[in-house]
Amino acid sequence: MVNKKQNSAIATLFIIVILIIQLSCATKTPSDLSKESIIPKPVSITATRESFTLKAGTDIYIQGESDELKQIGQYLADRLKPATGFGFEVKSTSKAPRSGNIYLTTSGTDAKLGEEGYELTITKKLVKLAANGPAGLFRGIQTIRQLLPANIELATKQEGPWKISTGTIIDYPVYSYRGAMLDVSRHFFGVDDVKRFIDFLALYKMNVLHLHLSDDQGWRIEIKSWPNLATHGGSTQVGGGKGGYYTQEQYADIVKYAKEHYIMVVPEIDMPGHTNAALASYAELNCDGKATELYTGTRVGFSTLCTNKEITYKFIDDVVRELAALTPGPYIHIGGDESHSTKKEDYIPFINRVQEIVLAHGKQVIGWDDISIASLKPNVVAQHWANVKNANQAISQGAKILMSPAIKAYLDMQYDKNTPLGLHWAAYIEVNSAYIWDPATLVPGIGKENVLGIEAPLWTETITNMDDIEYMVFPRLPGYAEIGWTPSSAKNWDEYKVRLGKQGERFKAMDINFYRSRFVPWVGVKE
Ligand code: TNX
Repeated sequence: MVNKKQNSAIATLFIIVILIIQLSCATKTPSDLSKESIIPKPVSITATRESFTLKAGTDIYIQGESDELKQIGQYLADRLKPATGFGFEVKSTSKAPRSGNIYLTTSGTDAKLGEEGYELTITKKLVKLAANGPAGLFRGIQTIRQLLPANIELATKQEGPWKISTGTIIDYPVYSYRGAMLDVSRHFFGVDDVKRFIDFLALYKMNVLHLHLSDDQGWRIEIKSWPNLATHGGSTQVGGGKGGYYTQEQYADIVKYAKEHYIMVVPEIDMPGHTNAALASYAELNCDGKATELYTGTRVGFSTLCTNKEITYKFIDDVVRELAALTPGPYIHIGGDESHSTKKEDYIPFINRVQEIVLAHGKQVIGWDDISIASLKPNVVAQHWANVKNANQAISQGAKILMSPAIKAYLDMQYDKNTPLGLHWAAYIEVNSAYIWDPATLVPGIGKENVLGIEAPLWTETITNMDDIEYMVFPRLPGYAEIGWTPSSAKNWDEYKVRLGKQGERFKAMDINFYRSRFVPWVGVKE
């Protein structure tokens, strides 16, 4: 028998339990899409404050039968499978799937999304990603990744739940060229390292990988008609290590991997300076007919191709022909920087002729802005790195500018004077400084209409392995990605640093060796 006293005790207990439940519901923040820390920041976010949950039965439906969309669906499945442990089958469909699934579609989209934009609509029932084409779907998938908990990036099965906040994101980039450069010449990095670098670019919706394939210290791409370039010219690196080079097959594999991530590879053969590796490989490229010694130091400006020998142009024609055949993208980068050992009266006709060669092989020229003292052909892109006069001269010739100002965008610049790697000839570039600038207003004479996009170069005189690369690239890279993607009016360091701080967990999950800047409020990152 329950007496009166016990009865009222049970009632009180019951009330307390109800109160606790209510309290815990009230304090639990509802999921809010507009508070998610997506980088680059999307153009517009509308939150509906519910959530969709990935479950064991969630599949990825793609509209139609296209192999390319299937591949994108598979890419998403491959990102989600390891940590969730779920199956994620990729299935074709002609209409929106039933509740609980992810749907990738190319219909019902707005032209303003362009080639890379997307519209992501998340309800309790469905994740729907729409874009005008595959590139937009691929970019949108990166947003889905970032909306999931950071441990989605881990390679082993984790505890869920795998919730995504509901609402709508409409998003598209400001600039069509958003890239990074990796100097594989000063130190050589193998195919797997380059692929990991591509993964980083993809996560932040960047779309260009510029590979600096030749310099004084190493020639890194097999050229079948001039084999010594790679076998001899590629046989060392800064500090005298063994160097290396990509066979054409390996290079094609990099290009394919990049393409699967909707990233274009821009190959650079730097000339007429920065050519010691070639000059050491073939005596006939030197004015005195003598091959130079291989070079493993870090000086610049001492080498030059012999600009008034015909064989030099035969060499360039062969190299560009083989490289163009390996390059699905429109550009070949001809370098042209710091040719301090080439007389100006030799440099100008040389650059003019090399432009002709690139065009004859069906490609467009990019060169460091030093090339603007020559007569630039239509559609040439000048990559601005230090000399404002050169950049303006390029603009006055009708060229577009790729913005890589060394004082802001050089990934090899040290964060501060204590950074163990890198250089500081242009500046110390802390994470905030790397973020706080606008490519359309930084340089007098260069306006939005002149700018093709942004690129952050990583020169590797002091960078010897993947850990070093990661330390210099992170956490600056997401900021460059945002500068290229997000309208400058929507950028604000104090707001950005909070989003960046939340990416720290993601960097950890991806095992990225990143610089713990004290200017960033890191979350979930124990030292
Ligand atoms: C200048 S930037 C160079 C490179 C160096 C870099 C080091 C440019 C076009 N040339 O050769 O590696 O500085 O920061």
